[in-house]
Amino acid sequence: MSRTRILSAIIVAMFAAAACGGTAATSAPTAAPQSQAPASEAPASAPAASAPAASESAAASAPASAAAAPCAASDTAGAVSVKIANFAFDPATVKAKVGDTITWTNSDSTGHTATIKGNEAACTTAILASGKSGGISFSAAGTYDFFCKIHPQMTGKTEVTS
Ligand SMILES: [Cu+2]
Repeated sequence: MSRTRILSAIIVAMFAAAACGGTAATSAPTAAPQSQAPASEAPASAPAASAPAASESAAASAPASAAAAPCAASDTAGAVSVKIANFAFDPATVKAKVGDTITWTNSDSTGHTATIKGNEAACTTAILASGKSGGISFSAAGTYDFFCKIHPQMTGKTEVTS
């Protein structure tokens, strides 16, 4: 009998908590004044489990997208070559296959890079001194704009097909 009363008390408490947005049970005294300000957030945060889940997936997607960069610096001798001369890429449009490394060779006396727009950190050559080469490999099909970090007006694109 007392068990039934405890159960019904719990049920009543749950209803009360649900009516207050779910967090009221633990924070009723302090939440009462605050609940007016974030009132619009209360429905969203009521299923408390969704908040950590969302932040976990956000955290997980950050490293995942870094790992999923479709390109990477590569020292492998490239299947495709691009010359850098007179502050321009030659050819400016480069065709390659997934898995290929494109190698840029600097014929200018000035240093240049070849850097993939949008993946500047993962997908760039070093600053290539005169006569030096650097490569980037591609692991996914797509069109990738590239440029020189030192002279951003130098641009080109790679068309990578599978
Ligand atoms: Cu340059």
